[in-house]
Amino acid sequence: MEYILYEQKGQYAILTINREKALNALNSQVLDELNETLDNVDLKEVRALIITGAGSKSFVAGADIGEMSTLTKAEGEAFGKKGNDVFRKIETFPIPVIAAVNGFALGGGCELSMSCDIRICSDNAVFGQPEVGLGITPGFGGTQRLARLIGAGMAKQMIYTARNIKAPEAYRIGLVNEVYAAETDAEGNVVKSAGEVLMAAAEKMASTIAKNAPIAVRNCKKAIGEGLDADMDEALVIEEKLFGDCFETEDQKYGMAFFLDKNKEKVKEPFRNC
Ligand code: DAK
Repeated sequence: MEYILYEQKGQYAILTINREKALNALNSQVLDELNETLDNVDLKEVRALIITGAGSKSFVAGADIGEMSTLTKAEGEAFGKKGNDVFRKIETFPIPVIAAVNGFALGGGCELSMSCDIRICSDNAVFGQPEVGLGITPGFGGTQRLARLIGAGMAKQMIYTARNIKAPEAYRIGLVNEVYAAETDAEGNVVKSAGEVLMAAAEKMASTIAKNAPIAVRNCKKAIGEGLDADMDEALVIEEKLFGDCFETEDQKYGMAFFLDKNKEKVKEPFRNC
């Protein structure tokens, strides 16, 4: 792999888009490698995935404008499909995916973050859909996911104006769940950069998720994802089915028995993912 780093840390893993010289812009090779890396995640072990960008300046500064500039209509559609397929794979990935946004998340970068379950960012993060300024529409799901996440009115404003927004505004409109600043000592010296604080928070969140019953967590992701695409009656049926499925797991039996056991000395064992 030239452009993707992948590190498994026990029950969670970190996937880094590593094309720092081009601010981690997504060319076809990055998309192919991203796709292959996702296919190789050990889902028996890994219970949460973090996606981030290499360096402190950029998460992903968009699709590769150089590569896109000469595309024909057919090639443009093929490129869009490649991106859409891999982003959809992330959106429907069996385990939760956290986007740790460490800088620019523009165009395809903003879209990549939106295909993840949860977005958190450093205080230097910048989000935007600048495509109309380049003569194109957002092509990796931006018109659809942004409207679903922050509402059609705010999404239309961001997309039509092509205006970038900074981390505090992204937080205010609900595009990110949390913003992290650098840690400083009493004299104001930086002890930990914003990127380091962000990654520590992302890893803490991933390991917290990993401690919960994995099949239940996966079923929650499925219920929320599939439910959002359905009307309420259908959505509740989806939830009922996934809720029912949990009762065939050992983790459910153990989790409830542990709660009901009045022995104060007992120590909770890890969920076994079965
Ligand atoms: N593509 C290719 N290279 C990029 C890039 C990008 N999106 N963004 C940055 N780079 C490269 C720069 O060309 C530069 O390369 P060198 O000149 O050093 O070789 C290097 O990264 C550093 O960038 P800058 O020198 O520009 O750094 P600055 O700090 O001055 O500026 C910036 C940072 C993020 C403000 C600026 O680089 C910038 O504006 N970048 C472009 C951001 C952008 O417009 N992103 C959206 C791209 S459009 C579709 C499929 C997909 C899409 C649409 C349709 N279909 C098929 C329908 C998606 C579209 C997009 O994502």
